[in-house]
Amino acid sequence: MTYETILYEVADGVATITLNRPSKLNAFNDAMIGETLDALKAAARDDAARSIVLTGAGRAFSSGQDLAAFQERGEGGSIAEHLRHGYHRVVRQMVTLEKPIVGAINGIAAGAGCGVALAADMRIAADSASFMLAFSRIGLIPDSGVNWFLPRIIGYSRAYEMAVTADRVSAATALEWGLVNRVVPAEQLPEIAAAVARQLAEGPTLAFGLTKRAMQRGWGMSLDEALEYEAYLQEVAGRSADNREGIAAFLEKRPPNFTGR
Ligand code: LHQ
Repeated sequence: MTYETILYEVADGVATITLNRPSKLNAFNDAMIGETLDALKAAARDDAARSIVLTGAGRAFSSGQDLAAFQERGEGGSIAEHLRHGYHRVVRQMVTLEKPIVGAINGIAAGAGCGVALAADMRIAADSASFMLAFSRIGLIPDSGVNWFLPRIIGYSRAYEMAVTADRVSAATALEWGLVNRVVPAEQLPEIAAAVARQLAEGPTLAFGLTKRAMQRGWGMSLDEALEYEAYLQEVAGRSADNREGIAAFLEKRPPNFTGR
């Protein structure tokens, strides 16, 4: 598929989406928001894509909203409408897409760029990457799901401090706080993220998708509701070809050949 502001390719079971406005540190203009959403939907539909890598071209993951593009809209533009029509759809698509999304955080993730990074299921960061809630620098509150994701991932006080200081949080600190799963040398990030995503793509991806659903929906449930929902989803997983294959492979002492069905 050809896009203007992102790159999209599917290979070895992995769809890779690369935010591609490096001269603007991959700031999101309307086109990039729309194309990212479109690519996520394409990856959701495509059986050949069993996991997804989301990354940025150049030295940044994303610097968030393109402030020049937003300024051009003039005083009358509603931020709420912009969020609803753009970032909310991207973030919802990421969370409801039942395939694992690996954020390969190659550089700074600021503002809404941080929100998009947080909506990935796992984050692998380059040692040169950083996270910054740039919003308060321009008198805004965090958006794009940051207020929902970040306290859940790193705890309220650290999240609140990140919001009000807008300080850059280094990859090393992000690892210590559980904001990223791994930190790797910058030059090895594409290769390592691709290898992780390929390994996921060879796994029981139906179960991986249902796990994502159980955990994401579980945030808002009581224990009793979560147990019941888990049982329901396990019933679905238990009827899958991958479940039969996994048990057969174990008993036959051979590696499983999962198909995601
Ligand atoms: C940019 C941007 C950018 C445009 C770098 N826009 N050009 C939602 C709805 C509606 C309204 C508002 O917001 C939101 C949500 C949000 O995302 S709010 C937060 C928006 N983001 C920011 O406030 C971050 C702005 N960027 C920065 O603070 C810096 O660029 C960071 C700290 C990310 C990186 O700093 P440097 O490494 O020193 O790079 P730089 O500032 O020199 O940027 C390189 C170029 O990229 C430069 O362009 P130029 O033509 O001068 O080379 C910047 O203007 C451009 N750029 N971020 N968000």
